[in-house]
Amino acid sequence: MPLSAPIAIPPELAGSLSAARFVAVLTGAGVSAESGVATFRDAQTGLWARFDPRELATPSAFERNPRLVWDWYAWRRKLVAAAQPNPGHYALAAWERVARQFLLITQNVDGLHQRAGSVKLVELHGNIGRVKCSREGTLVSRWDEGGGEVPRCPNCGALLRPDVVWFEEMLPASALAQAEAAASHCDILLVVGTAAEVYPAAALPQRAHDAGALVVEINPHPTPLSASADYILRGPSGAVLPALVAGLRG
Ligand code: BV8
Repeated sequence: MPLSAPIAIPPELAGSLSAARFVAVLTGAGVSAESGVATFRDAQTGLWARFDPRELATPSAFERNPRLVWDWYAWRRKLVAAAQPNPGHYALAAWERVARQFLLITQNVDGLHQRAGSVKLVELHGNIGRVKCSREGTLVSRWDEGGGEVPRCPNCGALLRPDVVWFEEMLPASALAQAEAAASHCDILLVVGTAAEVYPAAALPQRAHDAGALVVEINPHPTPLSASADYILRGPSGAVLPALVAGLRG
Protein backbone atom coordinates (compact mmCIF):
# COMPACT_ATOMS: atom_id res chain seq x y z
CA MET A 1 0.00 0.00 0.00
CA PRO A 2 1.51 3.36 -0.97
CA LEU A 3 2.27 5.30 2.16
CA SER A 4 -0.24 8.03 1.28
CA ALA A 5 -3.22 5.73 0.49
CA PRO A 6 -6.19 5.99 2.91
CA ILE A 7 -6.10 3.21 5.45
CA ALA A 8 -8.93 0.67 5.00
CA ILE A 9 -9.87 -0.75 8.40
CA PRO A 10 -11.96 -3.93 8.08
CA PRO A 11 -15.33 -3.18 9.82
CA GLU A 12 -15.17 -6.36 11.91
CA LEU A 13 -11.73 -5.32 13.18
CA ALA A 14 -13.03 -1.84 14.05
CA GLY A 15 -15.83 -3.50 16.01
CA SER A 16 -13.44 -5.80 17.88
CA LEU A 17 -11.15 -2.90 18.75
CA SER A 18 -14.04 -0.87 20.19
CA ALA A 19 -15.38 -3.85 22.13
CA ALA A 20 -11.96 -5.00 23.41
CA ARG A 21 -11.68 -5.23 27.21
CA PHE A 22 -7.85 -5.35 27.23
CA VAL A 23 -5.74 -3.89 24.40
CA ALA A 24 -2.01 -4.63 24.36
CA VAL A 25 0.44 -3.10 21.90
CA LEU A 26 3.98 -4.26 21.04
CA THR A 27 6.04 -1.60 19.27
CA GLY A 28 9.40 -1.65 17.53
CA ALA A 29 11.71 0.81 15.82
CA GLY A 30 9.26 1.35 12.94
CA VAL A 31 6.97 3.41 15.21
CA SER A 32 9.75 6.01 15.49
CA ALA A 33 10.72 5.96 11.79
CA GLU A 34 8.32 8.84 11.02
CA SER A 35 10.01 10.83 13.78
CA GLY A 36 13.23 10.55 11.81
CA VAL A 37 14.81 8.01 14.18
CA ALA A 38 16.49 5.40 11.95
CA THR A 39 15.25 1.86 12.50
CA PHE A 40 17.76 -0.85 13.27
CA ARG A 41 17.47 -2.30 9.80
CA ASP A 42 17.82 1.06 8.02
CA ALA A 43 21.44 1.60 7.09
CA GLN A 44 23.23 3.53 9.78
CA THR A 45 24.40 6.92 8.56
CA GLY A 46 27.72 8.75 8.44
CA LEU A 47 30.46 7.53 10.77
CA TRP A 48 28.31 4.59 11.84
CA ALA A 49 27.44 3.36 8.34
CA ARG A 50 30.16 0.71 8.49
CA PHE A 51 29.02 -0.75 11.79
CA ASP A 52 26.34 -3.41 12.27
CA PRO A 53 24.20 -2.22 15.22
CA ARG A 54 23.82 -5.79 16.37
CA GLU A 55 27.58 -5.99 16.71
CA LEU A 56 27.79 -2.72 18.64
CA ALA A 57 24.86 -3.40 21.00
CA THR A 58 26.68 -6.20 22.86
CA PRO A 59 28.65 -6.54 26.13
CA SER A 60 31.66 -7.85 24.20
CA ALA A 61 31.76 -4.74 21.96
CA PHE A 62 31.72 -2.55 25.10
CA GLU A 63 34.41 -4.72 26.66
CA ARG A 64 36.54 -4.51 23.53
CA ASN A 65 36.06 -0.84 22.74
CA PRO A 66 34.07 1.06 25.39
CA ARG A 67 34.80 4.43 23.79
CA LEU A 68 33.36 3.36 20.39
CA VAL A 69 30.20 1.97 21.99
CA TRP A 70 29.82 4.95 24.35
CA ASP A 71 30.20 7.39 21.38
CA TRP A 72 27.61 5.44 19.33
CA TYR A 73 25.08 5.81 22.11
CA ALA A 74 25.99 9.48 22.68
CA TRP A 75 25.35 10.08 18.96
CA ARG A 76 21.99 8.24 19.07
CA ARG A 77 21.04 10.02 22.33
CA LYS A 78 21.50 13.37 20.57
CA LEU A 79 19.42 12.22 17.56
CA VAL A 80 16.63 11.00 19.83
CA ALA A 81 16.66 14.18 21.94
CA ALA A 82 16.17 16.20 18.72
CA ALA A 83 13.33 13.96 17.48
CA GLN A 84 9.65 14.55 18.21
CA PRO A 85 6.91 12.00 18.80
CA ASN A 86 4.84 11.43 15.65
CA PRO A 87 1.04 10.94 15.24
CA GLY A 88 1.48 7.21 15.85
CA HIS A 89 2.97 7.82 19.30
CA TYR A 90 0.22 10.30 20.16
CA ALA A 91 -2.50 7.93 18.96
CA LEU A 92 -1.28 5.21 21.34
CA ALA A 93 -1.20 7.69 24.23
CA ALA A 94 -4.81 8.70 23.39
CA TRP A 95 -5.90 5.05 23.13
CA GLU A 96 -4.54 4.34 26.59
CA ARG A 97 -6.83 7.03 27.98
CA VAL A 98 -10.04 5.56 26.48
CA ALA A 99 -9.34 1.82 26.74
CA ARG A 100 -10.80 -0.19 29.59
CA GLN A 101 -7.44 -1.93 30.07
CA PHE A 102 -4.27 -1.09 28.10
CA LEU A 103 -0.56 -1.87 28.09
CA LEU A 104 2.07 -0.58 25.68
CA ILE A 105 5.06 -2.93 25.45
CA THR A 106 7.93 -1.25 23.65
CA GLN A 107 11.22 -2.60 22.35
CA ASN A 108 12.28 0.97 21.65
CA VAL A 109 14.82 2.77 23.78
CA ASP A 110 14.09 6.29 22.48
CA GLY A 111 11.53 7.37 25.11
CA LEU A 112 9.24 8.88 22.43
CA HIS A 113 6.18 7.00 23.73
CA GLN A 114 6.61 8.61 27.15
CA ARG A 115 7.16 12.05 25.55
CA ALA A 116 3.86 11.58 23.67
CA GLY A 117 2.08 10.93 26.99
CA SER A 118 2.02 7.13 27.26
CA VAL A 119 2.07 6.02 30.90
CA LYS A 120 0.87 2.39 30.93
CA LEU A 121 4.08 1.19 29.31
CA VAL A 122 6.89 -1.30 29.81
CA GLU A 123 10.32 -0.82 28.24
CA LEU A 124 11.63 -4.29 27.34
CA HIS A 125 15.05 -3.05 26.20
CA GLY A 126 15.69 -0.10 28.52
CA ASN A 127 16.07 3.55 27.61
CA ILE A 128 18.96 5.31 25.86
CA GLY A 129 18.30 8.45 27.92
CA ARG A 130 19.35 6.67 31.12
CA VAL A 131 22.99 5.91 32.04
CA LYS A 132 24.15 3.47 34.72
CA CYS A 133 27.30 2.16 36.39
CA SER A 134 28.53 -0.88 34.43
CA ARG A 135 29.49 -2.56 37.72
CA GLU A 136 26.84 -1.55 40.27
CA GLY A 137 23.94 -1.02 37.85
CA THR A 138 22.95 2.16 39.67
CA LEU A 139 21.61 5.00 37.51
CA VAL A 140 23.55 8.26 37.38
CA SER A 141 21.77 11.51 36.59
CA ARG A 142 24.78 13.54 35.41
CA TRP A 143 27.96 12.62 33.58
CA ASP A 144 30.71 14.49 31.73
CA GLU A 145 30.04 13.83 28.03
CA GLY A 146 32.83 15.79 26.48
CA GLY A 147 35.83 14.53 28.40
CA GLY A 148 37.17 12.35 25.59
CA GLU A 149 37.10 9.37 27.95
CA VAL A 150 34.13 7.13 28.75
CA PRO A 151 32.76 8.68 31.95
CA ARG A 152 33.15 6.72 35.19
CA CYS A 153 30.86 6.00 38.10
CA PRO A 154 31.27 8.69 40.79
CA ASN A 155 30.83 6.00 43.43
CA CYS A 156 33.07 3.12 42.37
CA GLY A 157 34.99 4.40 39.35
CA ALA A 158 33.74 1.71 36.93
CA LEU A 159 32.84 2.78 33.39
CA LEU A 160 29.35 4.15 32.82
CA ARG A 161 27.13 2.56 30.13
CA PRO A 162 23.70 3.20 28.63
CA ASP A 163 20.77 1.67 30.53
CA VAL A 164 19.72 -0.51 27.59
CA VAL A 165 19.55 -4.29 27.18
CA TRP A 166 22.32 -5.46 24.87
CA PHE A 167 22.13 -8.62 22.80
CA GLU A 168 22.97 -11.63 24.99
CA GLU A 169 21.78 -9.75 28.09
CA MET A 170 18.67 -10.73 30.03
CA LEU A 171 15.67 -8.42 29.78
CA PRO A 172 14.46 -6.73 33.00
CA ALA A 173 12.54 -9.56 34.69
CA SER A 174 9.60 -7.44 35.79
CA ALA A 175 9.13 -5.77 32.37
CA LEU A 176 9.21 -9.14 30.63
CA ALA A 177 6.81 -10.66 33.17
CA GLN A 178 4.36 -7.75 32.68
CA ALA A 179 4.64 -8.10 28.90
CA GLU A 180 4.07 -11.87 28.97
CA ALA A 181 1.10 -11.50 31.34
CA ALA A 182 -0.43 -8.86 29.04
CA ALA A 183 0.09 -11.09 26.00
CA SER A 184 -1.60 -13.97 27.84
CA HIS A 185 -4.65 -11.96 28.95
CA CYS A 186 -5.30 -9.29 26.30
CA ASP A 187 -8.18 -9.50 23.81
CA ILE A 188 -6.16 -7.84 21.08
CA LEU A 189 -2.42 -7.46 20.53
CA LEU A 190 -1.35 -4.81 18.02
CA VAL A 191 2.18 -5.50 16.72
CA VAL A 192 3.45 -2.21 15.31
CA GLY A 193 6.68 -1.35 13.50
CA THR A 194 8.72 -4.39 14.39
CA ALA A 195 10.54 -6.88 12.20
CA ALA A 196 9.55 -9.47 14.84
CA GLU A 197 13.03 -11.02 14.85
CA VAL A 198 14.43 -10.13 18.26
CA TYR A 199 13.58 -12.51 21.10
CA PRO A 200 12.08 -12.84 23.62
CA ALA A 201 9.92 -9.85 22.45
CA ALA A 202 9.20 -11.60 19.14
CA ALA A 203 7.61 -14.51 21.04
CA LEU A 204 4.85 -12.31 22.48
CA PRO A 205 2.51 -12.41 19.43
CA GLN A 206 2.47 -16.23 19.46
CA ARG A 207 1.77 -16.18 23.19
CA ALA A 208 -1.18 -13.82 22.62
CA HIS A 209 -2.47 -15.92 19.72
CA ASP A 210 -2.22 -19.14 21.77
CA ALA A 211 -4.20 -17.44 24.54
CA GLY A 212 -6.99 -16.57 22.08
CA ALA A 213 -6.23 -12.90 21.38
CA LEU A 214 -6.62 -11.27 17.97
CA VAL A 215 -3.16 -10.35 16.61
CA VAL A 216 -2.98 -7.32 14.30
CA GLU A 217 0.21 -6.47 12.40
CA ILE A 218 0.77 -2.79 11.47
CA ASN A 219 3.79 -2.51 9.20
CA PRO A 220 4.36 -1.26 5.63
CA HIS A 221 6.34 -4.43 4.95
CA PRO A 222 5.83 -8.17 5.57
CA THR A 223 7.52 -9.81 8.56
CA PRO A 224 7.80 -13.39 9.89
CA LEU A 225 4.61 -12.59 11.86
CA SER A 226 2.56 -11.77 8.74
CA ALA A 227 1.63 -15.38 7.98
CA SER A 228 -0.02 -15.89 11.38
CA ALA A 229 -1.50 -12.46 12.13
CA ASP A 230 -5.32 -12.30 12.18
CA TYR A 231 -5.24 -8.90 10.47
CA ILE A 232 -2.53 -7.10 8.54
CA LEU A 233 -2.70 -3.31 8.09
CA ARG A 234 0.01 -2.60 5.51
CA GLY A 235 0.82 1.03 6.15
CA PRO A 236 2.90 3.43 8.22
CA SER A 237 2.01 3.50 11.91
CA GLY A 238 1.86 7.32 11.82
CA ALA A 239 -1.22 7.00 9.58
CA VAL A 240 -2.72 3.66 10.63
CA LEU A 241 -2.76 4.22 14.41
CA PRO A 242 -4.60 7.60 14.26
CA ALA A 243 -7.13 6.00 11.85
CA LEU A 244 -7.74 3.14 14.32
CA VAL A 245 -8.19 5.51 17.26
CA ALA A 246 -10.51 7.76 15.21
CA GLY A 247 -12.69 4.71 14.51
CA LEU A 248 -13.04 3.67 18.16
CA ARG A 249 -16.65 3.89 19.32
CA GLY A 250 -16.95 5.35 22.83
C1 BV8 B 1 18.31 -12.63 25.51
C2 BV8 B 1 18.59 -2.18 22.92
C3 BV8 B 1 18.84 -14.39 26.98
C4 BV8 B 1 19.99 -1.82 22.47
C5 BV8 B 1 17.95 -4.16 21.63
C6 BV8 B 1 22.75 -16.08 20.27
C7 BV8 B 1 23.41 -15.61 21.39
C8 BV8 B 1 22.79 -14.81 22.34
C9 BV8 B 1 21.46 -14.46 22.17
C10 BV8 B 1 20.82 -14.93 21.04
C11 BV8 B 1 21.42 -15.74 20.11
N1 BV8 B 1 20.52 -16.03 19.15
C12 BV8 B 1 19.35 -15.43 19.45
C13 BV8 B 1 19.51 -14.77 20.60
C14 BV8 B 1 18.54 -13.99 21.29
C15 BV8 B 1 18.73 -12.53 20.87
C16 BV8 B 1 18.03 -12.34 19.54
O1 BV8 B 1 16.82 -12.36 19.49
N2 BV8 B 1 18.81 -12.18 18.48
C17 BV8 B 1 18.20 -11.98 17.18
C18 BV8 B 1 19.10 -11.08 16.35
C19 BV8 B 1 18.00 -13.34 16.52
N3 BV8 B 1 18.09 -11.78 21.91
C20 BV8 B 1 18.82 -11.33 22.94
O2 BV8 B 1 20.02 -11.43 23.01
C21 BV8 B 1 18.00 -10.74 24.06
N4 BV8 B 1 18.42 -11.32 25.30
O3 BV8 B 1 17.83 -13.41 24.71
O4 BV8 B 1 18.80 -13.00 26.74
C22 BV8 B 1 20.18 -14.88 26.51
C23 BV8 B 1 21.30 -14.51 27.23
C24 BV8 B 1 22.55 -15.00 26.82
C25 BV8 B 1 22.63 -15.83 25.69
C26 BV8 B 1 21.48 -16.17 24.97
C27 BV8 B 1 20.24 -15.69 25.38
C28 BV8 B 1 18.22 -9.24 24.13
C29 BV8 B 1 17.56 -8.57 22.94
C30 BV8 B 1 17.57 -7.04 23.14
C31 BV8 B 1 18.65 -6.42 22.27
N5 BV8 B 1 18.61 -4.96 22.42
N6 BV8 B 1 17.87 -2.84 21.83
C32 BV8 B 1 20.00 -0.71 21.47
O5 BV8 B 1 18.94 -0.25 21.04
O6 BV8 B 1 21.12 -0.28 21.11
S1 BV8 B 1 17.13 -4.84 20.32
C33 BV8 B 1 17.06 -3.65 19.13
O7 BV8 B 1 16.91 -4.29 17.90
C34 BV8 B 1 15.87 -2.80 19.28
O8 BV8 B 1 15.52 -2.51 20.59
C35 BV8 B 1 14.80 -3.58 18.57
O9 BV8 B 1 14.09 -4.34 19.47
C36 BV8 B 1 15.60 -4.49 17.69
C37 BV8 B 1 15.27 -4.14 16.27
O10 BV8 B 1 14.02 -4.69 16.08
P1 BV8 B 1 12.80 -3.82 15.54
O11 BV8 B 1 12.31 -2.96 16.62
O12 BV8 B 1 11.89 -4.81 14.98
O13 BV8 B 1 13.39 -2.85 14.45
P2 BV8 B 1 13.90 -3.20 12.98
O14 BV8 B 1 14.72 -2.04 12.56
O15 BV8 B 1 14.51 -4.56 12.95
O16 BV8 B 1 12.55 -3.26 12.13
C38 BV8 B 1 11.79 -2.10 11.95
C39 BV8 B 1 10.45 -2.52 11.41
O17 BV8 B 1 9.64 -1.35 11.28
C40 BV8 B 1 10.50 -3.17 10.04
O18 BV8 B 1 9.67 -4.32 10.02
C41 BV8 B 1 9.93 -2.10 9.11
O19 BV8 B 1 9.21 -2.66 8.03
C42 BV8 B 1 8.99 -1.39 10.04
N7 BV8 B 1 8.71 0.01 9.66
C43 BV8 B 1 9.50 0.89 9.01
N8 BV8 B 1 8.85 2.08 8.89
C44 BV8 B 1 7.66 1.94 9.51
C45 BV8 B 1 7.56 0.63 10.00
N9 BV8 B 1 6.48 0.19 10.67
C46 BV8 B 1 5.46 1.04 10.84
N10 BV8 B 1 5.48 2.33 10.40
C47 BV8 B 1 6.55 2.80 9.73
N11 BV8 B 1 6.54 4.06 9.29
